Amino acid sequence: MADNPGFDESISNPDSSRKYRVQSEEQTKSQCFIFCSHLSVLFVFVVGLVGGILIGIYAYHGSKDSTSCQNESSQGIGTRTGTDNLTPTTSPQRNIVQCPNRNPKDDTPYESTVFAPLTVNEMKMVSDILWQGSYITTVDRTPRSLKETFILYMYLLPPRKEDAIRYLYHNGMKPGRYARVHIQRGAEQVPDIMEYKVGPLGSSSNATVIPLTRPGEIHFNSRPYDGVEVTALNRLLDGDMKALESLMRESFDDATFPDDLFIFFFNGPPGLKETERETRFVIGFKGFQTIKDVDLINLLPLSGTVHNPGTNTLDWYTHSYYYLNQGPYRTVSDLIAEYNSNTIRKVRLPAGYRNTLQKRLFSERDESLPLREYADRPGARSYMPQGPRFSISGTKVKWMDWNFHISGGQLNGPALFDIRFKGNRIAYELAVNDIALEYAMDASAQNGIIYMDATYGIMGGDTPSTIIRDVDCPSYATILNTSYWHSFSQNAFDMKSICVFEEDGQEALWRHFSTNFAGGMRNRHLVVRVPVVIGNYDYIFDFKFYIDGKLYTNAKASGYIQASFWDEHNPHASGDKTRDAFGYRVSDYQTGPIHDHMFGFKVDMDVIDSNNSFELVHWKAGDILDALKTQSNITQVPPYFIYNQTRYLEYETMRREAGLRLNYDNQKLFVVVNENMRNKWGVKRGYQIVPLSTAAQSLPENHPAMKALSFTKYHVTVTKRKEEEQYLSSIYDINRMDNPKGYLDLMLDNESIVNEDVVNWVTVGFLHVPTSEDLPMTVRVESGFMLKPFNFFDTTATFDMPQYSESQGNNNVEYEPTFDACIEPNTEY
Ligand SMILES: [Cu+2]
Repeated sequence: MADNPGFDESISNPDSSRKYRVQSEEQTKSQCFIFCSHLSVLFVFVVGLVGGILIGIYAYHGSKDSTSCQNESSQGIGTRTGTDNLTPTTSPQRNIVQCPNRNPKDDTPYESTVFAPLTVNEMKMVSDILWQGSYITTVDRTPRSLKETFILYMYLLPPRKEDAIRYLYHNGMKPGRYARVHIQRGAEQVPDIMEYKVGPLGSSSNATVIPLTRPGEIHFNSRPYDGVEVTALNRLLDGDMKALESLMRESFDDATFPDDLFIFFFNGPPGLKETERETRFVIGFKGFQTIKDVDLINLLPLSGTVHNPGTNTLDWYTHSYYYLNQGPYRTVSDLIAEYNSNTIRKVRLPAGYRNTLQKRLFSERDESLPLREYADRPGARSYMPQGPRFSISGTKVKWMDWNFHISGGQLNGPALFDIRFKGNRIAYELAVNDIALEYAMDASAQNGIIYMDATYGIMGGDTPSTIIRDVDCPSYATILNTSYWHSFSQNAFDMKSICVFEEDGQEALWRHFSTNFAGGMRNRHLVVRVPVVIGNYDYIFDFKFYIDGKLYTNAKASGYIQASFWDEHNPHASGDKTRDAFGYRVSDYQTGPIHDHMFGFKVDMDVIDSNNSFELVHWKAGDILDALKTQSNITQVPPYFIYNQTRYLEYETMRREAGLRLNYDNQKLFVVVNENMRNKWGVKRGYQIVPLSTAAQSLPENHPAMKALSFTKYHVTVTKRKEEEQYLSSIYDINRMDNPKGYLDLMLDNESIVNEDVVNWVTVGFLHVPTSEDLPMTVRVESGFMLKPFNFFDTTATFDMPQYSESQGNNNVEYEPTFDACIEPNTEY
């Protein structure tokens, strides 16, 4: 068999139950159908049609007692490659083999690799070190009061890049592992938040605790919300709610507190200044009635504000109550008096309404609807016929000449480090950094909501990020645990947060067909998938590695929207009251307000090494002469141009740090190049950044959030890399928007980015105008970006893989390795 060195037809399978259909070249060639005359094509078509009908009849009648899937190898072509010395097991119920369940993950502990997320043991070690050094003071290490000093968050502090590169590429010393820890210091005379670097981990005896901030630098009131504060807020509101009992019974279907209402949902931000803490809350039904969940699609028109700065909860009080957007009422008594005087508009939910909530909320099959035809059959499935083609050591992953490390932390989310393809570094770091959401709605306490999700924790902030079995990932996926610090219990926990698997793209990566040649390659990806939950919303991050060197990063949103109460007599709504200035009515008592989801990524490209430049390739249109003049001193249009106008390219090396936006009227390609590395054709080797975004920042520059959220203004921002510019936002800035301190615009200080270590901050996202289909569940709105080889290789980079290739007249016949169908054993979750 020509050009097929890895294939060995003489291999016989040790297990006779597996029939490998190995055929000679002659047999194989005799089955070719694409190279003959048009007549033979027609003949094949007719034979195929008849055969298809016969197979269809057989399949229909045979399906009742069939015990196995249709076997793709029954096409009967090709050979298999390699051996596997495993003896497949046979399922007792079905006469079909299980796929070889070779675990791609070895026993290498996470701690032995430099970029691995902190483990539970390491987090406990950090906690012990801080406890012993009196950095934390909580009684029995469980905080109950804001006057205590305890650990808010902790996660891996990645090594300095130069140390990591020296270790990974130049036999340098292995960098130690360190934790970055946020401590809420309520016990201090002037309470604040401090951050520390703790490590090296591994042996507590030589670990040090190094402050990363100065005392008082991070104001106590600009901290994220935590379980202790939320508990105190809930307790404070209890009294008010009991006082409102008759209003609630009358308005909200005889609801009583605390049994029928659960949520006081606390909306950000708590003020513009870091010294302020004015927490706006809205009340909502407990959708699951007995279960606590943040559904936010059963919000009620009752809201208020808690004045809650500092640590002394006795000084806190409620104010600015609103009922059906009427107010503000200074106290709950004022609201009751106004309500009882019958001078305000009232709402009456119908009797029995609360009993319908769970049904509306829960995402299960509606049994009142007929099942779709064949929906009682299982859907299509993928499998790995001869076991995984990837391996995982610690958190280091290898697949098809890709190599990378999985990392990340509870605040900023998942990250990959040292991404190499075919031995070349492509990126040093590819990391989720933050998610910005800006809401607009006509609702008291809910308008102008801004969330920066890193403040709440993207991967295990308040809720563990846990893979849902057989939903998030295929059954054969390898699950990786990561850990998170739970501030409320001051303890570390594992979560099954990441899955890794090879995916069958079920499509051509490339193809070509002619009467003399047919070739192609089936697309497959290695996927690293991280589903997370942040309050009401769920996000799914995908990193997809392609065989040809592309890397696709994608974020999808699902879960519950944040709705607001639909008021059927809303004086600000349109005539039929089905929409207002901010969105549509989406259910019986909710509207879906407009908002954005903007995902900010750090993309530290290293095209071969860290000396990179950033090129803009402009797509222009204009006169022929203008086009030619960009490259030479030509004065006359050569005669062979048939039009006066043309499109052309103009190449620009970006000299200084800048933020860039996509513009469909003025298109340009964003390319990171290595000036010193050329491909076989003399062209600078590069990688293109292709944002696949449907949105750019739509808020005006003078909006109060736009400084803190400056990363949302650009699709790609290019800066010179600095160790201290680790993230594109600060987790405190949402709570100090008038004077943010860690936002992306601060990094744009006009430094040279030619032949430098440059970082590309990529922001993609979407506007979300909820419609009725978003209830109860938002179905995958998504956005992402591609990193794509751009003159990086000398040719299409897939020809070191088995291809599909047939051509008439010579012996070029090649196929992917053949296989027998098998069933995947269920992964233990
Ligand atoms: Cu949304």
